[in-house]
Amino acid sequence: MRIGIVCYPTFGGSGVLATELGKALADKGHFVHFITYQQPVRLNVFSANIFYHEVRVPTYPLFDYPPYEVALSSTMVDVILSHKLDLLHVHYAIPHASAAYMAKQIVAKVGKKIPVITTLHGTDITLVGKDKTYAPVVTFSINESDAITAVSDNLRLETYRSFAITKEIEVIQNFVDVGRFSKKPIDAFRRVIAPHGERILVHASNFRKVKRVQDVVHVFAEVRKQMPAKLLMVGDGPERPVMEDLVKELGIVDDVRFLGKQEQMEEILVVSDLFILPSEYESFGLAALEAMAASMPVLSTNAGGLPEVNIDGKTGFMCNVGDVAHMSRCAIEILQNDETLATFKQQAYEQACRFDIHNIVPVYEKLYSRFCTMD
Ligand code: GMT
Repeated sequence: MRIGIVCYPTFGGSGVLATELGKALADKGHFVHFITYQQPVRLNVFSANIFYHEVRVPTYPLFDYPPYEVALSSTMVDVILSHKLDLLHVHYAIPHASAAYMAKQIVAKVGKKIPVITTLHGTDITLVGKDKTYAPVVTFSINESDAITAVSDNLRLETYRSFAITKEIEVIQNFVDVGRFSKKPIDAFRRVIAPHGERILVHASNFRKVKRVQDVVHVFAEVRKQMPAKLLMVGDGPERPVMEDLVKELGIVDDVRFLGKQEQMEEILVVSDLFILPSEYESFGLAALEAMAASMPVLSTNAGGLPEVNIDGKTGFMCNVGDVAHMSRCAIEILQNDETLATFKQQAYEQACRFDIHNIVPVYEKLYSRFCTMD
């Protein structure tokens, strides 16, 4: 099939998932056309079956806000027609679903039918999409999609709760390439971070308010009182400078490293011991799943779709949002001795295998095959 994938090219979960999906489809012989404003960060491979089309947004002095969505629709039209696409799969509703709707109408005028599949990821529904400035367009364009998928049962329900959706939303949970994340740890790397055998805790996110990054730091400070430990903070966003101050205030500056955005997450995860995701909401928690694939137990909240990924008391623990005292006790329980940690690690890995790329990508292919033939 000739598939167009539209996504955000950044480190965000929706872009990561969309890129990994496109790479996997290309490996299976499909032709995959990425349509984005930048090369997606995870699109770091050469494949004869992968094409990248950059959306250029020409500026003009009149524009305070360059019309990105118009440029995106026009690029979609061009790619659909010149590469004879069979379908468009857009990830994250805003503005991709409405831009796809517009492109679909335009190509229909020249007799080209293009099915549009919209995958809902999270904040496009729960935070941004709900805003009344966006909601009518989001509702309309979701309803106009030929198929709608959500990355968790929770997000499916949240979507029905927040928008007047008249169509079936199918759940296709996120996936991880377990083979890639379960590689052998590089001992020298671990020794650099934790020279005295300290436990290594990790948080990775876009450092937005919804991630409650301050809870990561407070939990770590409690763990640090009980055992030697290091904290790696991966990613970047508005809360990072605030966290740098908090770390200084708590006197743990020598034990916390801010690593910024990292492309080779697997190298970090495989040498680490506990992943912390204390979010106010996660539709799924792809970052936690990637950690589990690297045999890391996860300490998370029980918000949103996280209970569909993390199993309380088995692959890690889940606590109420903001309950730092409970989170700290759970972290210490997991990390207190090597045997307990090893059991949690094994169970986290086994759970990740359920979401392996080889199990989920065929589900997308089956969905596509409802709209066009597989050749
Ligand atoms: O976490 C973010 O804010 C980024 C966002 C995105 O769309 O890039 O992530 C959402 O989609 C991911 C992939 O499906 C999910 O794993 C995340 O849980 C979800 N984030 C939220 O719901 C906050």
